Amino acid sequence: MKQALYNTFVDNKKLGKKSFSVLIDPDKVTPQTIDQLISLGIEASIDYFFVGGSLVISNHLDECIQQIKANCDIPVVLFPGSPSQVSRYADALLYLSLISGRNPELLIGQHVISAPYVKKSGLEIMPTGYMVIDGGAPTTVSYISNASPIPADKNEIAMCTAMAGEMLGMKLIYMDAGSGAKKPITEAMIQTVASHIESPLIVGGGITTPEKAYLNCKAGADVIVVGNAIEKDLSLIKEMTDAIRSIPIGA
Ligand code: 1GP
Repeated sequence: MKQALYNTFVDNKKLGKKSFSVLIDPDKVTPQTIDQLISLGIEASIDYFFVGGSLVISNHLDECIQQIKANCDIPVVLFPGSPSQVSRYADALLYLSLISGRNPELLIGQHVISAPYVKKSGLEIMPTGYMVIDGGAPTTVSYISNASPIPADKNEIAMCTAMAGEMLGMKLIYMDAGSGAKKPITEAMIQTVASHIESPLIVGGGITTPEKAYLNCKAGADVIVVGNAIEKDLSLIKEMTDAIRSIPIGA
């Protein structure tokens, strides 16, 4: 199986180099907005575009990714809300298992149904333990997943969940308070999880300021994902990247 892009996650983690990813929800962008995101992404030298959403209503996922790929070298990683959100034009797929929930469909059921299709896509597959953390109010992901999020103050539950996911063979852990979360994940929880796993740790959901992105990285996040706040203010792409890059490599 391909793992070129995954190796960049691992190499960056070994170096202590923190990364920034802009999340694009195909429902919320036009070709013009994508152009802007590409220009600003190149200028800030972001690390990844994640593409996907819990609920993708439009069917222009392929076009959205093709436009990015035709205009820049920033890797595109699929962050799918369902098996229908697979595009062979991306570089890799976060193959998410919702390990914080107890909904068998999202732990393994949908994977079984879509396995031949996903394999045929030729995408680099990145097995990811996906953990939804309570972000203070129901989010699309918490509603659609029909699974309880991990309570925001239960750091040990998050830690044990991540450890179990890693020992089950998941190569990445993604802690998500959900898109537009009122309360992003606490540094205390990130620190507890990060200090008990070796896999690269992705953190997102409700991060709205460069300071928060910086503090999340200091607490142990390896990759920060921001969607909503950037949709409202594109200048945050550069500000967030600069804040994350201000952490010396290896610190
Ligand atoms: C959601 O982690 C992502 O799944 C990003 O969340 O849109 O709140 O930045 P935001």
